[in-house]
Amino acid sequence: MSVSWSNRGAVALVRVDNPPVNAVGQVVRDGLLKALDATEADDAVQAVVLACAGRTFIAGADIREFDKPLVPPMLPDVLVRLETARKPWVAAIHGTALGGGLETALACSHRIAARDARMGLPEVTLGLIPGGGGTVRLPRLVDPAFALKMITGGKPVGAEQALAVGLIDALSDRDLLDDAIALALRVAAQPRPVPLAQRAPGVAADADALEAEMQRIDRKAGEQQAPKAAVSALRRALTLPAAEALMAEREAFLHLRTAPQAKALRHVFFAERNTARIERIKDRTPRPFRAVGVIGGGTMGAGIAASSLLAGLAVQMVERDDAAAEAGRARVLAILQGSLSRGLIDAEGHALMLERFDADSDYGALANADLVIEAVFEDMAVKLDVLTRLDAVVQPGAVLATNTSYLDVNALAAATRNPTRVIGLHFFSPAHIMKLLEIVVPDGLGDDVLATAVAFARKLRKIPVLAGVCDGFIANRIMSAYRREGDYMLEDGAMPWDVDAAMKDFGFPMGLFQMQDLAGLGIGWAMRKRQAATRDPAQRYVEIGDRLCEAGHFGRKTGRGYYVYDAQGKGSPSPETEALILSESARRGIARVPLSQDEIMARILSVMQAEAQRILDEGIARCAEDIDVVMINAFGFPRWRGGPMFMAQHSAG
Ligand code: 3H9
Repeated sequence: MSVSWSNRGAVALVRVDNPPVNAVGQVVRDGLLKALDATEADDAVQAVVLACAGRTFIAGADIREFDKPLVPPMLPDVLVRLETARKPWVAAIHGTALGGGLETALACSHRIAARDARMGLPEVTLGLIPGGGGTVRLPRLVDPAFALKMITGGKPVGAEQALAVGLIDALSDRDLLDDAIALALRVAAQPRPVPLAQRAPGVAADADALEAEMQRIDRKAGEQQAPKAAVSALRRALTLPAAEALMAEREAFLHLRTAPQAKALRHVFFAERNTARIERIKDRTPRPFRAVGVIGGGTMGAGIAASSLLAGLAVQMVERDDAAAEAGRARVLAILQGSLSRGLIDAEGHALMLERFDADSDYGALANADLVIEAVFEDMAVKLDVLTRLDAVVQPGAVLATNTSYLDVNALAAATRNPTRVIGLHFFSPAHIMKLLEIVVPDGLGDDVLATAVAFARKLRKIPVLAGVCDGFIANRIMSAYRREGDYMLEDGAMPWDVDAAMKDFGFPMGLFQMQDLAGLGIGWAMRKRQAATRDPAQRYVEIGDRLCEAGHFGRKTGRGYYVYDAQGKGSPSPETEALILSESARRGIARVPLSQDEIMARILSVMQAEAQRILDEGIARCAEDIDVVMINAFGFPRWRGGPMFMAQHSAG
């Protein structure tokens, strides 16, 4: 039974039990109504505690219902009943009270939460606004500026902050249920607070700042509908009587629910959770991976080490000499210090991480490692050397991983004594922040090694996506294809800033050429020089990037690249680059034709989608959804557009 109730003296305990996350689906909504009827009718009951079984309080509406017709009772109606119940209801929150879950708690007369509980309204991340009264009740309970942040930002807040702003009435450090029952007994004897939806609109402490913030969010949203709709809903909540604002909220929610952007975001929500559901390893037990080795202490190695430490693992870093090991150690410590300063870890956790970390120049230090990841220079000979050395020192059961972004993982595995334990783990920079982990699967890989890699990714709270062996795997292979198209467009009639503006307007955080300037143009140049001998002479080759490097313009770090940078690092169109591009077009005999933003994006998308389809056809990616997850999480493809494959299938705008 999804909702049950029983009496504990004068308090009725209503329990929602709807695994995995107690989503407030139709059965739960119906159950809540029945519980309301029963507790209202029972004279022995003076107050009610609403609690949830399992790992969390109600984590929201059931997202799976959003593609289906509406089936009553509807949540807003249930919550009006709940809010106007004759007896006080105390929400006992543990885990995460999200979306419709927090809205249910807001309809209760009181709220108590476990100290580690989190509360939020993440609807915007699904292309929605709260549809169960959240936009109306929340700003009548807390300062509207705080409500705006929760409703438009989608990020949950911790219980301590919730208490500080008045979102909850009490914190529980002991048994949540006992504390909630005690609170229920206390409030049963007191006058009831006025239900939130019967109160006057909330008033912001700083109305001007709130207005400015609403305008900023509205502007920043660009083509995204949900944040704009959230701002409008809050405006209504602050000006209209609650009943009217509630009706308007419901209407806006229902409109967004079936709109393409919400469909796209639902697709991404489920796609991201599907990547780790891998038939091949369904019954496989991962090998242990408590002790991680990282070879290389550069930006990538340090990021991988920090990511592992932050996940509670022990890390032994190995560099080529003591000075490099010390530099690597310093990079890792700086990342951990940053996490401490930002409050992401506490002093105790930080101290434990320092204890679990060491950097050395002796491969012998890796004798007991369970999983070793090499993150050395992207060069076949260098990586082969590292893997053969590792092969000689690590224990037979240890997994060996390469963080290559392009190289042939089959060839790397073949160089070791036991290729079944060699796998590709392609992190994205900065590795302690980026959520994506491409798991590159060479031929003959052991299933338990694959299971270990997936479990490791999850431990690091990353999204694992399987990729087959090919040049660049999924992410970089697609990026190389549309980067090439970007180069063609420079010769055909666009400037780098035209391409970048089109991509930013589309929703990418930055354009192709800004990204290359930021990463540095040198690595790509070196790779092109290496590939020069084997390049297909029939393939169109654009020399603009090479010319920039020959002139010593390697991007932001040298002050010049596609853009020119001032002392603060702010880039602006470079007349020198423009002259170079015009002369290259002329040299090739290309009559330049200006490209509109739409034309630029159409060309980028069509190349991206064509390469993605080839990757799918060749079996490099498991499914189209995985490719969308990669493009969103590796390169910032706008999540609300669902990814290139989703767009190809749905032509969603
Ligand atoms: C809403 O509430 C609208 C209302 O305002 C208006 C209503 C009228 N529904 O993430 P996990 C599944 S909008 C259905 O791996 P975690 C998920 O697919 C909603 N299913 O676990 C997965 O299934 P499977 C607002 C859901 O511990 C399993 O649960 N709420 C839902 O890492 C475990 O999920 C949200 O946006 C759902 N709402 O994280 C919350 N949520 O095992 C979305 C999860 O088959 N959820 N599933 O792959 C989350 O943020 C995380 O799931 C949560 C747990 C933090 C709860």
